[in-house]
Amino acid sequence: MEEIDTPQEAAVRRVPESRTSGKTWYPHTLMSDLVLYSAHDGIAVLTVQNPPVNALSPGVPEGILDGLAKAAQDDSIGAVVLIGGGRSFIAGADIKEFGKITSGEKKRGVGLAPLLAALEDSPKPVFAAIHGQAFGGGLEVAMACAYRVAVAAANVGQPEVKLGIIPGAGGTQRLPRLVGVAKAVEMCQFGNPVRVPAAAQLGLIDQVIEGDLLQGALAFARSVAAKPVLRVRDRNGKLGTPEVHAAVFAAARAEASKKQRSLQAPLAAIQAVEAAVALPFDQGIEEEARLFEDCLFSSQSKALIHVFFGERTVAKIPDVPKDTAVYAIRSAAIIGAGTMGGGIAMNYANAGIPVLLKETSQAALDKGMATIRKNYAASVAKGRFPQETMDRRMALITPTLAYDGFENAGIIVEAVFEGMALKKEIFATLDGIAKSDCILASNTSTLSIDEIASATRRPQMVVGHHFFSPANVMRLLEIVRGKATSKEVIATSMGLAKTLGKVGVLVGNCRGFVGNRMFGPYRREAQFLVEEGADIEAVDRAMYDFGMAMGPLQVGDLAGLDVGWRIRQEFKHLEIPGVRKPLLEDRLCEMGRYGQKTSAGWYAYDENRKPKRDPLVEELIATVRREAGITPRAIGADEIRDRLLFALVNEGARILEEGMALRSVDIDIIYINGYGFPAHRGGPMFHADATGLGAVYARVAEFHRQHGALWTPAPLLQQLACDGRTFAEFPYQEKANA
Ligand code: 3H9
Repeated sequence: MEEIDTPQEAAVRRVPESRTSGKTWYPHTLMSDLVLYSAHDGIAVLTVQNPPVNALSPGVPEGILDGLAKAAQDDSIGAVVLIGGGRSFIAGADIKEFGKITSGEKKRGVGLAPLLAALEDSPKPVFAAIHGQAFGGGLEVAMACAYRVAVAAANVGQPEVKLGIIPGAGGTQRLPRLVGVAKAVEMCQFGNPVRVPAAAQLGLIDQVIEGDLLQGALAFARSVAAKPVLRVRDRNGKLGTPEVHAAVFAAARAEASKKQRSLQAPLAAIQAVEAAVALPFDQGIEEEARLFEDCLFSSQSKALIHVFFGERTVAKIPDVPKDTAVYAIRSAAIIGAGTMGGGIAMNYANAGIPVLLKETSQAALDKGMATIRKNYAASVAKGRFPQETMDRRMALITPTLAYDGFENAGIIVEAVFEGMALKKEIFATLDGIAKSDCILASNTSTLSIDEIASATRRPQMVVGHHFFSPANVMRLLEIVRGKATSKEVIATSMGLAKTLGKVGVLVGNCRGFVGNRMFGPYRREAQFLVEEGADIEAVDRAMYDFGMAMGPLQVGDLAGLDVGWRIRQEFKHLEIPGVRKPLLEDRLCEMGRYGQKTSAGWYAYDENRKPKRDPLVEELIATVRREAGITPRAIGADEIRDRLLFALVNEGARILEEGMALRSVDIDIIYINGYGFPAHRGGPMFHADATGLGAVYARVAEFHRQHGALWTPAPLLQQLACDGRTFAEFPYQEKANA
């Protein structure tokens, strides 16, 4: 067999052992490059082979269609099993194709309809055999089959809304017919996966297979193939009427307005399921197609698809190849049990990694452990996980006042407050304790990793792991590369981020790294706007309306105004005389108003942390304006939004040009996962590209004329605007060599 290399033979070799159980050998025919055909004692098996996730790329639907036609013509065949090779059934439509449709490169409208019709009307019943994922178009294909069987570990779902679209191949019409209206609305509106045992209970899966999937599917097919099949499109028993389900749709819309603020796709998904209830099947399909296309051509969908690929792109580091050796991290130690240290410890415990948590006083340690316990208990109370999970996680965290045990840790994370002298002292101590292959990470949010590393004799093992508050919740992890950080440490950190459930983004070592460096100008402008006359609430409202999770002043109160105050003191020597600096937050801190933690900052907070205006702050603003000689003026939401967003973008352009971020999408992913930037806007750099860099540059230049040096346009922004290009196209060199 080794010498023969006809396509058919090659295809046989590509069928994984597990699909054939290694027991019986069946000859396979290649229907297309992407779908294999084999006959198994009267049952045709179509195996999709489109790694890594068997997306429905061009050629896959055609291959399945060919297979169905071949099975239909073969009298010895009584049924067809459709199965995925590799790690999943079918993870959905090929998302890369959507961009080709919206750009006009590819014809719109054909979709999967011919395939679905052929599956549904096949004279030989088709059985979808599911492992891994049946997502999006994958589940839609499965629902057009006569039966669905699956292994218990598989997931099914309609995640399209996460890409800003809705199911476009009958999902919103067939799903309610199988699982009922309320569940279908939930699945299409939120897009979360459903595990197979639950899906079986809902009626979406006909049989859960134990053991080998293909053998189980073949056995099931043999047991039912002769029975008459009721097509899913004809099963109306669970549909009810619009009146019966009016409350379900109303509740879903109310939930969307709260949890999916400003998003188009969830509302479209609800409307499409509503059409399933109100209209005959074919008209429902037409309504779904119309809504699908509206969403596909929306700016939200383009942004969300950019984010989908962006989250995967950030894992790719040009000079750290995929096969770079990594250190095994079996245990961790954390210095500092404050808000950050405690949250970081929870991440490790959640991932099953035992962790030592060190403090300098028993009181601080007790407080830190109590906070962790309280956070876990809140999750148990909300039903996120059972008490045993909490107990197991708590048991993985060992509080300590000493360095005992640190010598065994695979990674040590320093999470003490922002002070270079203290950090260097700690790293010098760690250098004497940690094993030679232990990663030494600092959770600093602004300080130089190189300077911290200089306190050790192993700067190659030192890296920044900048978590975001609350560290047990926020997905972002900035991984800061010092000039000596080894590739192995970077590769391990990127993998570790995944293990901890984070999105790791590699950034360069500059003050504030990427996220906080950009956040500085953003929050600076928020304060300037207030000094110049804007209302505090108007500033926050403008950004909330843009889609930010919170306005910039509220974020300051949440994070703690004292953090920035401390940092400004640390960097006082870098202040440039004569350059305008914000006045208000230092003054708030001097009044002891650190934000939510002191129940007072920009706002006053009640016991439920609800912000309200505070006359004391208004008085302070009036005083500061008077002292600075500012005559307040009316400032509209447009100016607030542009000043804040373009402050981000202008700094982002400098970061990009300096190479502190690898690509503009890395900045976008940082802002979406760490700073509450709305994913449906694609991130600040994507938003700037979508706005047009010419327009962005013109506005920045206008602010420069009005407000002086702080608004000097970044050279890269100016250049790209002149060239009519985008941030996404930069750097040209790398793209050209890719
Ligand atoms: C849809 O189906 C619309 C329908 O209604 C039909 C309308 C007509 N397409 O995530 P990973 C790539 S919309 C193209 O790292 P994991 C991914 O970019 C679709 N590419 O692996 C990555 O590439 P690279 C609905 C895709 O194991 C590689 O595969 N379906 C697609 O952590 C590995 O991915 C979805 O939204 C795709 N559909 O997770 C499912 N999926 O290696 C989206 C993945 O070059 N996919 N890639 O970076 C997922 O949720 C996860 O990828 C999955 C695997 C859970 C499947």
